[in-house]
Amino acid sequence: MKEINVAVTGGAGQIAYSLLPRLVSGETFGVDTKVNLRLIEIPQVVDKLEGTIMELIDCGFEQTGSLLATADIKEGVKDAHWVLLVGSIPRGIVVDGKKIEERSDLLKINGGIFTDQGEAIGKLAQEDAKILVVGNPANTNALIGRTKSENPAQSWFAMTALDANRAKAQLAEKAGAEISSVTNMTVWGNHSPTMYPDPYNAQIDGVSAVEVINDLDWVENEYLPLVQQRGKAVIDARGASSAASAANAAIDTVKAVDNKTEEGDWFSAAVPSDGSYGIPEDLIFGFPLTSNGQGKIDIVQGIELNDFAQAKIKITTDELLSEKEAVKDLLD
Ligand code: NAX
Repeated sequence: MKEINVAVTGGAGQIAYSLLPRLVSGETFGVDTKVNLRLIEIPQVVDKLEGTIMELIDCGFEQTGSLLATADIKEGVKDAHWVLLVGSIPRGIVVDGKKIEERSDLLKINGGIFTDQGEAIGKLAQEDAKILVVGNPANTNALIGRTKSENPAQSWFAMTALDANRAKAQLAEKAGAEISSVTNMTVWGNHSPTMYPDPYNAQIDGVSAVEVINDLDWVENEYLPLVQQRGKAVIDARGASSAASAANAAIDTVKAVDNKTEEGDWFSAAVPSDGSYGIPEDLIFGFPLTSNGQGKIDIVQGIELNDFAQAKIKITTDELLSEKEAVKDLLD
């Protein structure tokens, strides 16, 4: 059996609880790969991980390798092939006597975490490590982490696959089609309510979803808010934020990166912009991507963006630029 090392921050959180068994069961990295899992938590919580580890042992998967719990990011990411940065500080938490409500404060607090994590990953993880940021604000956290890693050979991603899966599901439901018939979904931009899930270039059985649905008013006025606000709708209904679907999307992203993309299709994740589609270089931006299955990820070129799309993409680009401005002290 091959062996890989996978590090996960936020190991005691609710997404991790759905995620971890699926990382070590053969489902994500293949049945012929043993997964050595390093769970990283803040010191106040790290002891709880012993219980999680007991449960993982009790699952009895033959692909489960060594299991480690640590509050030391350096120990956690050492020699990691994949790092899943799930942990972050949620809005509403009290830090130094102040309730964190403003997005700019949230950006700074989480930015501080991703500074240390980025440095450790750059120095200690594998030279070709892949890093997926799930913890919010995911794109800007990834920007900070990648900048501080000072290791361009490693590949950073921020997760937009949950948005893409939600976007596909809504199209399928509206069209009365099977979810598997919806392909070529892109979530452009930020993982935030400004994201642009692209119904024009998404396809249902190979035809533009907008043509299949044939209801422009729904597409332009109802569809976008449905996808953009889906996270909030889940919170309202469940009393907690998406966890099983977020874990599933993280697994989808790892598999999409590690395996060759099906001919003609693409997948959605945020990666450092290379200037494609006029997006400022290095912003961590949601693009349509393909993988050759050997570690090479390309931004799909030549996708047509109509005026509607361009207006939406400008909004999400501007938001990412303002987030970058808010954390500029952390990017030096
Ligand atoms: P939880 O609050 O259940 O768990 C987060 C865990 O992270 C906690 O156990 C906390 O102790 C830990 N943590 C905090 N700082 C840490 C650090 N410096 N090192 C290691 N661990 C640390 O949140 P959960 O529901 O699991 O969500 C995790 C993150 O995913 C949140 O930021 C959330 O906003 C984000 N999400 C991102 C999504 C995406 O599509 N990109 C969708 C789902 C989710 O909302």
